[in-house]
Amino acid sequence: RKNLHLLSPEHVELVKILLEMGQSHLFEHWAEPGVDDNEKKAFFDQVARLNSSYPGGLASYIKTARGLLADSKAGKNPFDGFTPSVPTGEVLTFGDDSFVSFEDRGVREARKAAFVLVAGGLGERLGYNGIKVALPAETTTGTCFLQSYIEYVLALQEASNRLAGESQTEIPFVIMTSDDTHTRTVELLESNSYFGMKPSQVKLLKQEKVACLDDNEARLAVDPHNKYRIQTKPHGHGDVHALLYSSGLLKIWHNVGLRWVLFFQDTNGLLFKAIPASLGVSATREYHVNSLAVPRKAKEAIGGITRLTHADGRSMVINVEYNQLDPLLRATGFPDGDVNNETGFSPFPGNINQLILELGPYIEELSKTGGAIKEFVNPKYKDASKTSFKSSTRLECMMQDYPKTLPPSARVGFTVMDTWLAYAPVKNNPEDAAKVPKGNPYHSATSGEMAIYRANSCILRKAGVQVADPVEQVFNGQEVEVWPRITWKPKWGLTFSEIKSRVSGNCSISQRSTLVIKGKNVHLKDLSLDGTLIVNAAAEDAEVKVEGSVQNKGWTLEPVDYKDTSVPEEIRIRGFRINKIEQEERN
Ligand code: UGB
Repeated sequence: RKNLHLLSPEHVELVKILLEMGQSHLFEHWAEPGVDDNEKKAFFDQVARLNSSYPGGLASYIKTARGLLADSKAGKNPFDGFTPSVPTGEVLTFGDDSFVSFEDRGVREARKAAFVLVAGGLGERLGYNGIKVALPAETTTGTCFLQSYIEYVLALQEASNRLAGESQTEIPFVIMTSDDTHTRTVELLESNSYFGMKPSQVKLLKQEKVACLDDNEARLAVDPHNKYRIQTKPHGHGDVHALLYSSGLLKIWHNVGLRWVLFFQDTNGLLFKAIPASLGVSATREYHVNSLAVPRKAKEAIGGITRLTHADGRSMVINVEYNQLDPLLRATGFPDGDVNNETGFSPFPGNINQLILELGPYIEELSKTGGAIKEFVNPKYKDASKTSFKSSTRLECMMQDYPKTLPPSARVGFTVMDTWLAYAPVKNNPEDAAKVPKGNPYHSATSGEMAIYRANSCILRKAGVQVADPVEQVFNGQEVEVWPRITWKPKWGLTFSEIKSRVSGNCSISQRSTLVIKGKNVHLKDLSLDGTLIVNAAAEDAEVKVEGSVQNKGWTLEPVDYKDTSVPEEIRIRGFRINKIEQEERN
């Protein structure tokens, strides 16, 4: 009361909420009135921010937390009463007729889409000091993830507009950032002229952290470094839905006739190879929700996409984390749990967390929920009595849990693609990656880069080029397949049919080769490459024909140790550096 003079009417309301919700301890250690007034004001500003950035405000956050903490203490199974089954979806084979026609449909739809990159995570597991989107996806050209994503969106925009016979439509590109990533993301964009995109086309939405909880009563935790602050932690990528809703962007998009919103993660260098066909599937099958997926070995450590049907008739198609799927199956009449079927894979496809939502039904749903996503809590208890925590916890949410509130009539499906084509995230540091059991994916900077060369090599093979077999090499303790280092700009080859149309005759590429295609209208004909070839295009649309034999010493991969701090971090985390000995350039 003695501090009331510091408060605006809005702040008074907030204090009332805190006191009613059993949070008086937050004020216990405050200094006398007149002391630390600036800090006290900052406290109220923080509370106001925490209140306004959460759907339903702080009272709702505390109430939900109490419920979830009670369920967690009681050991309640979130899937109680649900029986799992395999949902319906589309399984694609790269390059066949149906794939090609889905890709064609997807490119046509792209001008009605908006792209949303969730990039608020710091990537603790990767341990990289910078933001992850600034990491090179591959070091042959040094293109970073953000540049690659933006160039793909621009290429899609151009191709989609061309098919529609116009040139004006701009595909909106949203990046969700957090306090951990925001400033550096802005700097990366600004210092690179937005990688060719118009600045007005890019929107950044910053997610706020949420209050930490000290006990089962959901008492908010005081920041250990400042008694006038509440301790906060990230709430998870599920925030993207509430942010998009409250930003007003969804309505704007709907009003200009957009139909799709695509969500994707920060470090998957392959993703856009899977986007055109998946978007084509969404449009053809009229999916309200389409999750991109890859074949998944039974018990493999990625979530499985599952239909859950409740005894009371409710039903949903949702990602079930791998550690929950096997016990759920065993408890519901499948004594063998999660096992491979005759295809050699689990019948439950593996979620790679790239979602395509149809905008109309999405807005309709968010108008009801405000974008709130079903949350969970994961407290680390001190002992089996589950009465106190080792450290404060908080509620979390995941973007793939969006379908949990949808009515059963919602059309929720999935699209399965080959892993080599669609999924190679960079999540693990070299040390942890080297410990991954043999045969399982490393998901490191090393494997992420090699996966790009492999996918490009396999695509060119399918297009008729003789690409040599890879060799096995070990970098940072990880055994990887090293294919020829082939890269191209998205505008050169967005879809399989486009790539095929740019290759003819008898082309061959040896294993030690590097091929960098920078131009758009580049045609490879009877090319025999053994070394390094860089194809530029002086003018944007200039046609370049690449023919004949190219032979030189080329570029080699030189091992480096990730512990060698004299080497830049983004290089040493992959365990090799490219030694550019000799190359030929064509224009
Ligand atoms: N992210 C945010 O934008 N904000 C946050 O608060 C947190 C993250 P991680 P995670 O691909 O195999 C996901 O940390 O969450 C962004 C799925 O949940 O890389 O452990 C962050 O910047 C899981 O089901 O992954 O696991 C990044 O772009 C599985 O699909 C993205 O969210 C797994 O990814 C993912 O964050 C996977």
